[in-house]
Amino acid sequence: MSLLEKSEIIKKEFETDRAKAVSDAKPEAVEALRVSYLGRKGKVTALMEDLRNVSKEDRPAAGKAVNLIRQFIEGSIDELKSQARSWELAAIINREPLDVTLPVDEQKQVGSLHPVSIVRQQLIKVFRSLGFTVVDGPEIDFDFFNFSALNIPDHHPARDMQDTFYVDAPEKMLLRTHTSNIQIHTMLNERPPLRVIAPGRVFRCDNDMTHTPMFHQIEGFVVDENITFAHLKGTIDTFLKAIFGSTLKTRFRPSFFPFVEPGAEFDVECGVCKGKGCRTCKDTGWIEIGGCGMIHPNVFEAVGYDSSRYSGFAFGFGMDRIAMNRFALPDLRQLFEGDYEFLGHFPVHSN
Ligand code: FA5
Repeated sequence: MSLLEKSEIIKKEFETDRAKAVSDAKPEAVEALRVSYLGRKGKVTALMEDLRNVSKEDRPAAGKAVNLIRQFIEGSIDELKSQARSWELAAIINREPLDVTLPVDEQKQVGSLHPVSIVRQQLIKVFRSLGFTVVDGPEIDFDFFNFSALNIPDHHPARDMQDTFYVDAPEKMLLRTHTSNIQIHTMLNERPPLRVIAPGRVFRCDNDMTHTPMFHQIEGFVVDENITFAHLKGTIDTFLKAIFGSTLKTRFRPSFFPFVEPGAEFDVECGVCKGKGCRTCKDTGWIEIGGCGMIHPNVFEAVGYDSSRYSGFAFGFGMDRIAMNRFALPDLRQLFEGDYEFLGHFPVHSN
């Protein structure tokens, strides 16, 4: 029998065997079919070996025919393999019928609060207990609220302290660089006495171990008659103790912000190295938490308050820095990488 005749017979046999495998509808039947035709001792493999015995003249035509058969069988088996997956699924569904009335599985993964949310909730609780109300404000704002009304006119060098993302808009708009814009919105809408906090997102073109381009601040301010720096210091001390406990060291340093006079910054002992000095605190032993001071008369003027009658203090600090220190995180950026494994471990009541 010639090789061409043999090929034809094998093709017919394959078609019969394939129909059988389809009616079996089992992945094992497909595998058995593959082995009996394409396996080491399979019919197609034997056919290929027979090619060696064909004369030189007849070999090209015979080779072509055998190859066509092989391709046909390989293609059919590939098709059957993908069908086999749906047979398998159908078998599972038949074996284990779905009962939609059964109770759901016990939930294995439960959500948890983000470390910054934990800190935010705790801060709001502390400040509410001191009589502060919570307000909100725009993250995209006019230059006026973020800078000019805060005694930072155009071309003032202090603008360079906060690398700003500007927004393409007909009027000068930007992503707020700090929550201090809320001071202006609130003072324009309300009259003293004021005792307000405003937590929210802010944005700066910044990125290293203690700086991220989006971060969270909480602004606070008090405006009334006879408000002094002692009120400011007492408030900051109270909240730092409430958040960090009374054993962690904290300090005040004189500093400059155009919207306060005098101004200060406050630091806490680095939570990673406990004040010894490390990469996170740049070997200083301290992490800067925020700025504060007595509201500048020019700010009162911008919102139409009488600065000879009213005085006030304001502060603004980084909630992410607090979270970083509270949970001893070496790198602030970890908070925003969206790693559930990492974010799921922070205890809500750790203080
Ligand atoms: C301000 O933003 C002032 N508005 C604070 C203020 C309010 C002063 C009211 C006086 C009166 P400063 O740029 O220093 O100040 O930022 C305040 C805090 O935000 C910093 O101490 C730090 O804790 C945090 N912070 C600043 N930049 C970043 C950043 N890129 N990533 C994370 N936290 C930051």
